[in-house]
Amino acid sequence: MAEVLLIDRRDGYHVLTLNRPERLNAFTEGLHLALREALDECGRDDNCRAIVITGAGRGFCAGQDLADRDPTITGENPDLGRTLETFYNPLILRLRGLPKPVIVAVNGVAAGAGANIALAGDIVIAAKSASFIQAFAKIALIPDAGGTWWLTRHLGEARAKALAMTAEPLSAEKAAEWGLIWKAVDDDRLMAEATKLAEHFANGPTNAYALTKKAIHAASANALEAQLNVERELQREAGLSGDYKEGVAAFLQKRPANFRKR
Ligand code: LHQ
Repeated sequence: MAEVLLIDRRDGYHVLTLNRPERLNAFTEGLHLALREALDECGRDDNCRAIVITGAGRGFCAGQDLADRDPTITGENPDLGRTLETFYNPLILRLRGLPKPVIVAVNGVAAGAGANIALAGDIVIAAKSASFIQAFAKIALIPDAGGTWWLTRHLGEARAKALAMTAEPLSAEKAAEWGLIWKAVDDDRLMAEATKLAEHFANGPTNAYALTKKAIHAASANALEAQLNVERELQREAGLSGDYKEGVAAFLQKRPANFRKR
């Protein structure tokens, strides 16, 4: 049986490919477990300083594999709250909490939880032919995997509600124009752009990136004064690092910083 998740361990970063192309990389428990293990591995591995997540075939991810929990076969409605608690919510928190940059390269349609898992990345780059679909309403569900949070935070209520309630596809270019993702690129440039960024991060100040993620995540919940306090504490930590010393030395000596030597 083909592996549901491909892991390409490169110099400084890993590329994870969701690999159920015949089902547009829809999530099963097996895929959840494999992705969880791969993210934890990257978290532990000092040589993994960034992650790229993409999909095999023509889609990025169609969300939950609906055949995996078909209520018309079992006769019973599954407890979806439990599924979220066991699989999706921990995945979203893992992606957000990973102390390394997570780049999502959206190669094709991203639907349902697949769209929202993509949006959990730190930097989301999409192929121009890709689209984001909050498909949930079509099966009488609500957006999950952080969907109500990302859409409302990034786009505001008007667009969040319209996308969620119509389940209309949002093109990659529109998603970039609206500020939902970082950028849309020509399809044949997608992986080159994503891996170029991963290489850049792999040679960058990993801990400063982790602290930046923390600070920006905290900003959503904080008033200005509280956020200034967060910045003070995290900057103190950043300023005590060897990377900061190296960055300043490199600047003054007019040479590229070597953040990998620590
Ligand atoms: C699929 C799927 C799929 C199985 C395409 N499952 N086979 C969380 C907690 C727990 C449970 C419930 O859900 C959640 C969160 C969710 O994610 S709910 C939302 C689940 N996702 C969807 O509702 C999206 C369903 N898929 C679609 O609407 C379409 O496939 C899209 C718009 C993504 C793509 O359309 P097309 O490009 O026309 O492709 P297709 O529909 O022909 O799909 C290709 C194949 O993939 C097809 O199989 P087949 O054997 O006919 O070739 C589909 O049945 C299969 N597939 N999504 N989620």
